[in-house]
Amino acid sequence: HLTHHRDQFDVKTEQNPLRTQTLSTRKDFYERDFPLYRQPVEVGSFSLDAQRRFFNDRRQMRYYVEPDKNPNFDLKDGYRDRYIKRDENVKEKLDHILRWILANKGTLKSKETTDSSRSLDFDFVTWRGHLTKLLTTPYETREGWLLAATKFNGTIYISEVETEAARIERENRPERNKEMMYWGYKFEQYTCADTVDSLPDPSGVVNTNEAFCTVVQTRLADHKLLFSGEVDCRVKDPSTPPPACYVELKTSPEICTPKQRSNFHRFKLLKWWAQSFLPGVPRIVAGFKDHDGVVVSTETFLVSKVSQLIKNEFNCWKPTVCMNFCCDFLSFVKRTIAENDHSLVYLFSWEPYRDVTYSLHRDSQYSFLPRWFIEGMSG
Ligand code: 0WD
Ligand code: CA
Repeated sequence: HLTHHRDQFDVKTEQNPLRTQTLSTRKDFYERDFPLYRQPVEVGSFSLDAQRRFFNDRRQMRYYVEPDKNPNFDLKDGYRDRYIKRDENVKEKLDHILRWILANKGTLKSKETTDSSRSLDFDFVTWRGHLTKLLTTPYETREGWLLAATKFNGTIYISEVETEAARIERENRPERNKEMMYWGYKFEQYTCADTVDSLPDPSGVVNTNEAFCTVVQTRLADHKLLFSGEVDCRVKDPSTPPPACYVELKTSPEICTPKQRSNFHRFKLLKWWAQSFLPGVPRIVAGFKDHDGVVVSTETFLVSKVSQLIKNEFNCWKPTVCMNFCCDFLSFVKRTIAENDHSLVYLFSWEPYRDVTYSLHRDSQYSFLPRWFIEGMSG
């Protein structure tokens, strides 16, 4: 049996043949039938306003206005004088999702739940972005990750921890990269309207505190999942229900050579597919920009058609590998976390070309479930 040390506990020193202490991320290991992934259902949504305040409603939802096939959107416009940037030093962890759960716990509690030790009928609660990182792990060669996991009332909460490498990169971001991060948000402003009968207003301020997030429920094999993801906008047609109405907006360098097209398929489309497939967002609208930050063409990608698009690439990524790895990682987390204890954090860590490992931390800096959530769920 595992014994708990006070802080960092190196699992490799523990000899227990009954437990696998690491998880392989080799692609070939996950090439089997596509696992069951139930159609994601939106169970709620929330908004974060210009001051990053939480609202249990859809006030930040925006409407997609189809751009010209060959527009001339200048993404540089407003960077100096009409840009309010979210403070990246503030680590929000799962807080917004937890606030949403508390605000909706009355309607969330399943009547069929027989397990009385569990107040939520979910195995996992996390951000969609964390699951995207898991989906792309078997193909990732550059950036590792750290995922903190805690079991509370029978549900495992997973929250990302910034790696040292990511922090160093963030703190030393070149000015050009900072500006290019703005370009993505500016593209949203050119293509999204605030109301169903208005038009986009590119003369306004870009404020990255604002967000509209969908909360979806689904199941991956035997894992019941509840996660939230930020959604850019929806189509105006009111007869299309969420999440099928949502549109993901992206920008990417314009494609001029076969090599660039191949790289776009092999690397960019993997990330785009994983992110939108998870919550059931059916379409991605890409704005292709030149070196000078001007969108020169747009193209719609149907998420359901992406795997056909990439089939001709040699040695390309496979959706089944992504989903099977994610599924096996969640199983690994389930069998690793035995105890229901919100002060205990299992820190799963991965670096490219390595296996996933973990360490144990009690009452450490990694604990992430706030007191207001623990008390609110117990009351
Ligand atoms: O505390 C943390 N470690 C994180 C918090 C990491 C990731 C996200 N978040 C929170 C924020 O509250 C944000 O509102 O997640 C929300 C977005 O979550 P998500 O949908 O699960 O994340 P992801 O799929 O990675 O990103 C979706 C969009 C991005 O759009 P593009 O097209 O670039 O993928 O959310 C934005 C960005 O516009 N975004 C973020 N916004 C706030 N904080 C963050 C972030 N850390 N990362 C991406
Ligand atoms: Ca986007």
